[in-house]
Amino acid sequence: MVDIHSFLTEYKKRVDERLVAFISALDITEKLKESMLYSIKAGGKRLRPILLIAVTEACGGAFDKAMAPGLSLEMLHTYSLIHDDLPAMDDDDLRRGLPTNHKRYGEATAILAGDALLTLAFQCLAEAPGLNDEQKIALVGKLARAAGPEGMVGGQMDDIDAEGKTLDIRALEHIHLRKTGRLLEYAVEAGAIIAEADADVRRKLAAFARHLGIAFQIKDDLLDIEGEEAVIGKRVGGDAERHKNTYPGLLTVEGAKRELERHYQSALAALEAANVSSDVLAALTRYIIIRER
Ligand code: GRG
Repeated sequence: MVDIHSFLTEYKKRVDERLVAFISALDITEKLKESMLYSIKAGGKRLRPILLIAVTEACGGAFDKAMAPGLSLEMLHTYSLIHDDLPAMDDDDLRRGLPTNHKRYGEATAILAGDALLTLAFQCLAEAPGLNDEQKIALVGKLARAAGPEGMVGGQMDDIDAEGKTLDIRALEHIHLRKTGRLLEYAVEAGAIIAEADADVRRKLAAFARHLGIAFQIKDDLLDIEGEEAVIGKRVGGDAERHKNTYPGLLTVEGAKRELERHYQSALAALEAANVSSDVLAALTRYIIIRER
């Protein structure tokens, strides 16, 4: 049996150390570095880099080759959170248990810290040690697609536009597949590319990632209703206040929990079919649906 909490603690520690070292070593304006490090050090779960590394290892690839792509993904994710919290977007005061970046450093610096983390993510990926040029080009292109207008940014745009309107479940899923799902799908695909997994394994892992992404978002919506602010590190109840479309809002809490279970089971079935070393990935999937933050 995998002890997922020990696994997460150990891998998070390694990711945290390398992230802080990477940014601290940059020869850049102090204020910008401080504001980038503030959000990086605020302590997220590091689920995306850990998933990327775990998939690499499940497909027989090396931890060391996955580290830089994992760091790159966490930098990009942190940029999205900094920008999402800005007054022009969600206007949040609290993130990862601390005042949001713009509350601490002001809006201009927060925007630039986000921009810096977004661009640094691609620098880090393009210079990743141990990967060949073909792998790097594939990863850079796929990360851009996952994060850009066809992915997270497009999903965020539609999510903002949908506030106050009632969507059906298909439209909601279309938003979340891009806003939250694409980066998680990228994490899985990147791990498979780094480990040079064959096309059939990659296809089956893609199905796993899709269900995992939706499950992650449903759980996120449920935590916004049932979670504890002190544990989550951000305000709860914000979705309802902003009249956001959520899974519990459309399906009721019980309905959302059933949908969560359905995607969890489908994710496990796809993982089983991929025929990789799946114990850690199955445990990670379970963690994602039972997490309290
Ligand atoms: C600003 C372009 C742009 C996009 C923002 C990611 C995002 C899109 C918005 C964040 C709002 C939100 C609550 C999204 C739902 C899922 C999500 C990404 C939650 C945060 O990710 P976690 O739980 O956070 O992995 P930590 O802090 O642990 O890294």
